[in-house]
Amino acid sequence: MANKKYDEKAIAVLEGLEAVRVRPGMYIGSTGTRGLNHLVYEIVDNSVDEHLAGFGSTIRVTLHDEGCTVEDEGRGIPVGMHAKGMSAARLVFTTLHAGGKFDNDVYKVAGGLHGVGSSVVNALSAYFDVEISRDGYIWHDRYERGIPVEELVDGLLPKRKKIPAAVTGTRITFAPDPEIFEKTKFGAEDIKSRLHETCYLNPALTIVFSDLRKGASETVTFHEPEGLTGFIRDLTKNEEKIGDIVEFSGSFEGTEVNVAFQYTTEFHETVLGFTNNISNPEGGTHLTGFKTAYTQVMNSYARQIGMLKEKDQSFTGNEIRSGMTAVISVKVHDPRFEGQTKTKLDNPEVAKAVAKVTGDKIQLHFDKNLGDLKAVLSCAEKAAKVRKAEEKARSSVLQTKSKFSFDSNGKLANCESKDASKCEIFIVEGDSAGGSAKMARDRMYQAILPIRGKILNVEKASMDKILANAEIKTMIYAFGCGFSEGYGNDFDISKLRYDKIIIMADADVDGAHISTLCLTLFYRFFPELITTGHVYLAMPPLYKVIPAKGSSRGKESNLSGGDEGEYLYDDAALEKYRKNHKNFTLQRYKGLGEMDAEQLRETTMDPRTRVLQRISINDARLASETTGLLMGSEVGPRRDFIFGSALEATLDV
Ligand code: 0RA
Repeated sequence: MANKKYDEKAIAVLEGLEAVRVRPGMYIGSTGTRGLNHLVYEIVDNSVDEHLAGFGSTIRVTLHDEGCTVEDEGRGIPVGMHAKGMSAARLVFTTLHAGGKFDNDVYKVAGGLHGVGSSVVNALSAYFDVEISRDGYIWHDRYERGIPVEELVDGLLPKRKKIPAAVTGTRITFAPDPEIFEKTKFGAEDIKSRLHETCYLNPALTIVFSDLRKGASETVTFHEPEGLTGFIRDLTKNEEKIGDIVEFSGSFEGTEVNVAFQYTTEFHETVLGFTNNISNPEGGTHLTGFKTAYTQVMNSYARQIGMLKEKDQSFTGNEIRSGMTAVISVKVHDPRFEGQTKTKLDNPEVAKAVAKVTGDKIQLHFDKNLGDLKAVLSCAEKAAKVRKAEEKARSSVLQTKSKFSFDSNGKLANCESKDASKCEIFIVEGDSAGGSAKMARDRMYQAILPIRGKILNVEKASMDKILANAEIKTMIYAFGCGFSEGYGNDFDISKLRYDKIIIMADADVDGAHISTLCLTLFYRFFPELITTGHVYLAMPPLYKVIPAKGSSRGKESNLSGGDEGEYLYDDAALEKYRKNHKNFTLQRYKGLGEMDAEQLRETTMDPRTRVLQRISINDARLASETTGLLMGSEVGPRRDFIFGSALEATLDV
């Protein structure tokens, strides 16, 4: 049945998927844990789209030792003959961007790395197994590294089993290819948090997540019938609230808008944007539309109730949002994205739609809830007062910026290169480790900034204190992109002088403390550094093992320290090593300060051998939420959030 046309097509398909294997980063961002988790989201998002189209309300996501299974109860991917002469399903899994052809015509995703399609996951999987229940049968298909291994029957998928015609759904099991990914262990915490978020955005959906891998055993069910209101409640759970959660939705010229917000006693704002269920860490027109309309409505209320007199200046948007946590979710037919990571929503009509819905609905709400209105406006009033009081402190610091204020304090050992895309800055705990780091670095591309003891807790300190702190000033100076905070925004990420900002601290309680404070600082003043993926934790190893001469050696790890030995990053790794090796010398590293320059370079700084963990905005938010805890005596549990997940980290460089 092989005809020439079919063969040509098959070759084109293989070439398409081969391109994905040659440059996986272009399709999924990285081949570290992030990219790996992304495979799961890619498959789940298709099932969520089917739910949005009105079919299926439960999705099951299961991690097992081989890979991941995603099951839905939708209509089943079409299995019939496609015009191109083969089963429609096979076309979906083997053609890049085949999505469009089979669009449910709901809101099609695609922002940043999302929406690249199941064919990309297929191409990057050691195997990819499909069972489609529809039309009275279970249909089967299977691929290895993107290449079909199941024989078609007259161009259609083979039937595995007869089932009642009413039973429909899709089940996909895939195993990420170890030839592509540095590590194939999914990060359960990130996946859970993403799935939970998906449920907040889709209140009728239930996602059952199970981790059945060796050593793990958990099943969690996510279902959030309250939608964005529940999301906001979760985001503000550790904060003192002002007024009630406000939620509204509406649509305008084809764009659906759903917004919820809540005020708390914190003075910073958190406004999260989503387009077609996908997060937009760089924001975009939906946020602009919301902010513009909201500022306008609230200022006109402030004048109506006499809080602002005729001669008074209007509140700024930042003042009005001081203390606000908000989620703006839009459904857009043809979303476009721009920005560094292609996640900034760019459609101008969305700004218009969000502004229109916000303007109308906010007015309806506050007309009926004067108590809430007054509470919110008094937040703005307070923020304006604080701003005026602090403006002096701030301007005196800012005016002298060029002279000495944001100077290096003599501590920064900068790198020689000015090519930001190649430069890195290590923020190092302690002067002694700082000294070794200066000796160990590649002075062309690696800058060292040692910081002493505990840096200021910016969550609690006032602005003038913050701006007077030597460590913080040096960081602002070194990064080169200014900073953002509640009352003004001098931040410009395009001026950032380093591609990687690497926090280098010991894997102990003090190290966790310092990392947490640094992350809090970044979260508050440089959130974009995190959302755009520039912030990392260095992962110093705990042990080095050197096999005795002539003894048998286990499989060489790609992190091994040259010919003489191997670095191990946790006790579990040591246990495993003990099982496979009888004769070896064990060297234990107590801390960064105890390593000599050579060891530090090899284990923690050299891009060829080190391990970095990229920090997600979730990590940073968590750090910010828990700095309070850290300040007290309860330091122990806090290690877990950084170092617990750090153990799952990969070489993400
Ligand atoms: C297009 C059309 C139809 C179903 C789907 C796509 C579909 C795709 C995915 C991806 C994961 N799960 C899915 N479930 C369904 C149905 C067309 C029809 O039945 O008429």
